[in-house]
Amino acid sequence: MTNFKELQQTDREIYDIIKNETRRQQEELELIPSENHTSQAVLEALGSILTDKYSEGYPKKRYYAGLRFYDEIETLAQKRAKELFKVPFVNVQPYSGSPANQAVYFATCKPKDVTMGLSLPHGGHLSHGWKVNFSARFYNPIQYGVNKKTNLIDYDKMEELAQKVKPKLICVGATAYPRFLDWERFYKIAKSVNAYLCADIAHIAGLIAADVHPSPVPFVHIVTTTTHKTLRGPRGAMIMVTKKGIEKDSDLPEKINRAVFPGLQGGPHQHQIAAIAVCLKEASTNEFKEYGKQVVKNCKVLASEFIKLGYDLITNGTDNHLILIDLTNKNISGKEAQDLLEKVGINVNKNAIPFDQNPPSNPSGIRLGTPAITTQGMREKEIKQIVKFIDNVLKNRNNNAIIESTKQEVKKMCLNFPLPGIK
Ligand code: DSN
Repeated sequence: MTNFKELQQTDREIYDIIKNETRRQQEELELIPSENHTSQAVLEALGSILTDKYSEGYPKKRYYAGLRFYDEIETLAQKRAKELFKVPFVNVQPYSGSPANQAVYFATCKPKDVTMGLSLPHGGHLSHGWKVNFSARFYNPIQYGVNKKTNLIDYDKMEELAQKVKPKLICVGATAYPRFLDWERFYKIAKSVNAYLCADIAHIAGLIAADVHPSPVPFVHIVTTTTHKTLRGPRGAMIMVTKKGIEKDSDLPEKINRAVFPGLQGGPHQHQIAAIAVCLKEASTNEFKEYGKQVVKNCKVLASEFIKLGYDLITNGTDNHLILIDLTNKNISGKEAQDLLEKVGINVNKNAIPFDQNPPSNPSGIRLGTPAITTQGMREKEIKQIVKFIDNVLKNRNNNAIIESTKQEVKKMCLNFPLPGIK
């Protein structure tokens, strides 16, 4: 990481804030499952001179001059994404996940068309049709959910719903679902109603790249992903079209390209695209495959340690990088737990649980995951210790001495695991 010498001289305030945040990241535990720590190489590409130019259009079809090296960068990012995810087409320009999903709606639907997506309180995402989002304001989303007993996606009910409403587009993807998704089942449902099927793999892209989560690519038409979660790149996103997608609609790649630009965006952020290319190269290594395996292994330890202590895990465990805990039997709300844990340097998300009786601002659960701490090199021993820290703090929420001593222990532990981006 650059030593920020120039920044220190030019803008002391921003310099100080970045230094403080760097220290905070190093001294605290990041258990938010959608976050990670990027490599120094990714940070260098992101902080490069590539931020300087406009590059509307696509490689070899640009609207501005002087873009020959930008073409090389974007083409390389595309090539790496196609190889890693085994898809024939990718657009690497979306600024982030929601804009990528917006482009998919724009490419496949007309305003008011019926769509389907997993409901947010059941683990879905805002952009899959949640009422306050663009995806509900401009389209007509019908939400599917999980079964009340198992908390697993209710495929039978979803199929019935799809037959009834005949959606144009079905979105599959989750932000708080700890189990594998049955891509084949989703495909059969989409095929039976002739809908486009889009997998939003933002949370699990790195696990798919590492072969520890089934890939949707053989079964869906479109795949969207962010690049900064388990994939461990810069903030950004991609939209891929699969072989099945092209078979269904040979114009789909062009429709996606035109939806991103000129439909929704102007000039792409080429410094971000270069950093995505770097992260895709990193994600194609054996080292990254080991990382993905370890993320899941660590998360299974996290789940079993909480279960041993009497915590109520949604679906009783995990197949992936995250767990969702219902705190009702611990007499503390998700928000209280999040705030309390933040005081000791442990960052988790307050999160709705399926069929939550409490509002989203103060839900009954917390969501935790292992991508960031696994990047730092933490393993079973540390995970067990982390669960003890959390349990101890939640049980002794009014004991300031325990809160203070846990904060010091968390810090001591974190300092033994340097962040990759601070060397
Ligand atoms: N904000 C992301 C998450 O935390 O899961 C989803 O986009």
